[in-house]
Amino acid sequence: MKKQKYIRLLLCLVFFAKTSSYAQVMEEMWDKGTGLKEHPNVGWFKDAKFGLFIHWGLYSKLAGKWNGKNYYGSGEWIMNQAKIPAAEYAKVASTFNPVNFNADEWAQLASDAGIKYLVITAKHHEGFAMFDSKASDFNIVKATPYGKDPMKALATATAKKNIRFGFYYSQFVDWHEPNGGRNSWDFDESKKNYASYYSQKAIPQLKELLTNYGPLGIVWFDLPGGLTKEETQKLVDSLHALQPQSLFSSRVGQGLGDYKDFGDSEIPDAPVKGAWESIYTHNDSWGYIEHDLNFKSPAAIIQLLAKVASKGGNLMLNVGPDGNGRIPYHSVKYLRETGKWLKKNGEAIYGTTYGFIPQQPWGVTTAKPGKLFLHVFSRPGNGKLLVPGFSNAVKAVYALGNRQSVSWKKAGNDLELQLPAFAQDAPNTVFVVEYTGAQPGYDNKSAQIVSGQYATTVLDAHTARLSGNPKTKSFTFSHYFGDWKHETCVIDMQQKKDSISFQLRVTEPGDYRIVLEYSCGQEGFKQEGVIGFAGQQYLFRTLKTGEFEKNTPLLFIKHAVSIATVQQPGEYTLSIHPYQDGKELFKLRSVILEPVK
Ligand code: FHN
Repeated sequence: MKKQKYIRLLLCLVFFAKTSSYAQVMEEMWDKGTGLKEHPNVGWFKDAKFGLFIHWGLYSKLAGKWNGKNYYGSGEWIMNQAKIPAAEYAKVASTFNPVNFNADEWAQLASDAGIKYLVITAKHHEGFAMFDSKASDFNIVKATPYGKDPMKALATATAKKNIRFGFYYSQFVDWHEPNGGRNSWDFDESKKNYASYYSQKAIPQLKELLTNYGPLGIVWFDLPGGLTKEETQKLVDSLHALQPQSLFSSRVGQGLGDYKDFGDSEIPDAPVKGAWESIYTHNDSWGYIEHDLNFKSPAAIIQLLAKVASKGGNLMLNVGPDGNGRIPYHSVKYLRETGKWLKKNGEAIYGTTYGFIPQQPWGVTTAKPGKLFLHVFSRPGNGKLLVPGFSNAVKAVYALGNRQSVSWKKAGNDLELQLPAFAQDAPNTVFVVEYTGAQPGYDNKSAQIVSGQYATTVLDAHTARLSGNPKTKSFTFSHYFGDWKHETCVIDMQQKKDSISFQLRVTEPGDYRIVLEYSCGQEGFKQEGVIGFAGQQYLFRTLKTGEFEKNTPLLFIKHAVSIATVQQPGEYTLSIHPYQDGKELFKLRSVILEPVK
């Protein structure tokens, strides 16, 4: 079965190599499978929560430009995007001289940022080894004027700062090698001997990495291919024999990873148990691009970290140093800002598990035995913060920053905090609830709070109850190139009987604007739908946004369709269904409720 899957995959690869798009196969290559038995050394990884990913190679020198043309999206794919012949690309090495690289500075930055592990590209798809390799002369020591091994220095520098060190290694895709995966602009894919590539280059280099750089926290394999399950198992065993304590990412393939990596820039909708990681770029590219300055702000990083932790995972955030060895100014600055927040609030991130209270209009939660951490992104206008579904007895409530106690009251399973004043634009203010008793379970479909105290309540598609045909589906697409996005939508609402609903708890009566956030193609547009809420029905007609394609943005509109008046606080159901039988109404991403002021 697996073998058939790989043959299918390889055929797809040849096809997509020809059409210069790998978008379709990428999702299959993001192997998320792990072994049945948990790796005995996975504990540190689960607790670490914040990792630094570094993409650094010859592409960093090119900086998103080739022959006077600017490239956008994943900068490390420039060789593929511009279809640069391998021999010509190899010449870039003679100009690669990262004299500003300073391993101690990088390790210091990681430490200041609160990073617990660092993974750097030892060899990316371009095939160039950023380390001293006997297996291939196409490496930084032999082929560049720099002539030194930066990985040695980095292994030492990170160890000094107690940061676990790991290597990214592109085990199958190698555009430099005639027998490596996926360069079909130079080499005929059908004539390739992957086994020879593995035995001559990939396996010897992986062995070098696991032998010459001290203990590795992680070997971050990327994009499996060309090996059967048995062959992958053999590879894994031979490498684990060198360092049994080292963890292998799930992209080693065939379900043989030690922990799970989600797709690029992907967070699961609901908490996931076990060891896993979300990986994100800081700007729009993994590798350095001079003209890509679209960096996530410190507030965005801090909230992203909390969101990933609230689902139980680690965030590994990427930076792309330039060809001189400098980490971009904005990455340095914003990572240090993140570190300042973590210094005060790290207890609510490191060593936590997913929060048992699902996302609220005010933010998210993380947990430790006997403690629930409330990550408040939006302060309620009146300072009264409701934690619904909190059945345990409360011992104490306090602000994490200054340990000052916070007054609270409990009514049934409602815990209400009276928050102190704090800056409205603070990205994440953390409060701690200490409680007794066993940790409650997580209920993704619990009623969602709607209150005039927040600018909006967003009802995400994945929290909808479905009746009839509708399903939830995650759509993966990119904007520029390889800057993947993932959106979970409700799809397949075609007939009157196909309805979805959200359970709401309106704590304040009033007028609420209903905004539907959806994507709608040619087929679905101008169809009517009905919203039922608080005893009333509201009609709307769909607007066209665009079709779904993997290599273009999936466009969503925030379509304000009605105002609903809620007379009494209480539990309500908000439902949506097509007005009459027809085509798919839309791909619904969320329903947004905005109090009308
Ligand atoms: O193709 C690579 C890409 O360049 C980058 O290294 C990412 C990081 O997860 N992995 C692959 C795509 O998923």
